[in-house]
Amino acid sequence: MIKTRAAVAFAPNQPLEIVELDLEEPKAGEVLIRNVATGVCHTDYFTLSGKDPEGVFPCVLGHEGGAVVEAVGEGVTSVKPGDHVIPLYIPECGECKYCKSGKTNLCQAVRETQGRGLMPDGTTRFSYNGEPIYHYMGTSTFSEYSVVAEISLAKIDKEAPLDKVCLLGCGVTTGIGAALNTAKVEEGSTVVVFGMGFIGLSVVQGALKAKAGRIICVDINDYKLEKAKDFGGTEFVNPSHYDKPIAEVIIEMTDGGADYSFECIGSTDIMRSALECTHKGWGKSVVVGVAGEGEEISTRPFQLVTGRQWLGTAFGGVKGRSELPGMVDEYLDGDIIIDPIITHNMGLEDINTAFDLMKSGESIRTIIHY
Ligand code: NAD
Ligand code: DAO
Ligand code: ZN
Ligand code: ZN
Repeated sequence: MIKTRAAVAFAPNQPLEIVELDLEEPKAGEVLIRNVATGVCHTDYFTLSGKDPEGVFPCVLGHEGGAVVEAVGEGVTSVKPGDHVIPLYIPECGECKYCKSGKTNLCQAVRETQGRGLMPDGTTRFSYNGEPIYHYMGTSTFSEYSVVAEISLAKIDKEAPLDKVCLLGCGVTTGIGAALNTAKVEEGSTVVVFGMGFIGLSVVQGALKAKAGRIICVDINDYKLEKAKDFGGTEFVNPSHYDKPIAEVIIEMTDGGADYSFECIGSTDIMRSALECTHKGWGKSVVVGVAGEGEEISTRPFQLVTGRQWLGTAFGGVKGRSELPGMVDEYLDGDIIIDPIITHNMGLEDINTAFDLMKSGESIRTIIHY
C-alpha cells in the first residue's frame, strides 16, 4: 500500500478535493504508474456534472495522462519500471472479438468493470479512510499514482515530453482520427467543424493533414475562432452573427453543402445542423461530441435517403497500443502539433481553476503538473 495525492470528486457538481489516498499495489495484469502530467478535458467536467451515466462517486477523474511505470503486477510483460506510457481509456487487448475484427478500436476486454469505476477483478485500488474510491475510464490521472490494467497502457518514446504528449491520450488523437480514420477526409474537399475547443481544433489539424481544400470553423466564442486560424482553418463563422439557422449559412457558403462535417460540442441540436449542412448525395457528418444521458438526435430520414451519412467516433478510431507510439513519433518529428493547444499550466492544488477556465471558455487546455 502506498499513499498518493489526488484530486477526488466526492460528489457531482462539487469542487474536487485534494486529499491523500491509499493505493494498493498492482495485482496480476496491472501496473502502478506515476502520472507526471495530465490534461483536464471537457469529458471530466461532463462526468463531474452528473450527466454521465457511467459517473460513479466518489472517484478520481482524469484521462489525459503522461506517466512513468513504477511497478508491475504478476504476468505483466509489455511494460517495465521506467517505461514512459500514455494511459488509454479504450484499452487494446488484441484478443477479444472487437480487437480481432479489424473493424473497430472498441476493445471490450475490461469494458464492464471499467464502466463501473472498478479494476478488472471488480474491486478498487484507491481508498480513503478505509472506504473505496472509484476509478474513472480505467485511467484516473488526477492522482499522482494510479493503478491501471496493462492493456490500458501505450508504451512511448522516452524522448517525448510527457507534459505535452499526454494530450495524445484524448483530444489530439480523437480529432485527428475523426478526420483521417472515421470520415476519411479527401484532398481538396470542404470540411466544416462545429466547436473550436481542443477536439475541434484537432479535427482541423486532421483535415489539414488530409489536404482538405476548405476548413470552415464554427464557434460562438470569437477567441476560439482566433485560435482556429493558427491551426489551419480557412474560414471562420460565429453563428450568433447571423439571423438564420447555421445549416443554411453553411449550405449557402458551400454551393449546396459541405463534403464533411464534425460536431465537437456535445449538442444534439448542432449534431442535426452538422448533418443537414452536408451535401446531398455524399455528405458525411461525424458525431464527436458526447451528449448528456438520455438525449436523442433527430433529423428527417429523407436526409439519409438522399445520400448523407451520419457517423460517430470514439478516440478517433485509434487503437492505442498499436498506434499511439507512432503518433508520439509524429509529434517528435513536427508532424503533429500539440504545444499551442496548451494555454495554461498549473499544479494539482489548482485543478478547480482549470475546470473554471474550461467552463468560461478562457482556456483550450490546461496541463496539471505533479
Ligand atoms: P470544449 O468545451 O473545449 O469545446 C467546445 C467548444 O464548442 C467551445 O469552444 C464552445 O465555445 C463551442 N460551442 C458551444 N456551443 C456552441 C454552439 N452552439 N455553436 C458553436 N460552438 C459552440 O470541449 P472539448 O474538450 O473540445 O470537447 C468537445 C466534445 O467532444 C465534448 O462533448 C467531449 O465530451 C467530446 N469528446 C469526445 C471524444 C470522443 O472520443 N468521441 C473524445 C474527447 C472528447
Ligand atoms: O466500448 O462501449 C464502449 C465505450 C468505450 C468508450 C468510448 C468513449 C468515447 C467518448 C468519451 C469521451 C472521451 C474522453
Ligand atoms: Zn478527453
Ligand atoms: Zn480487445
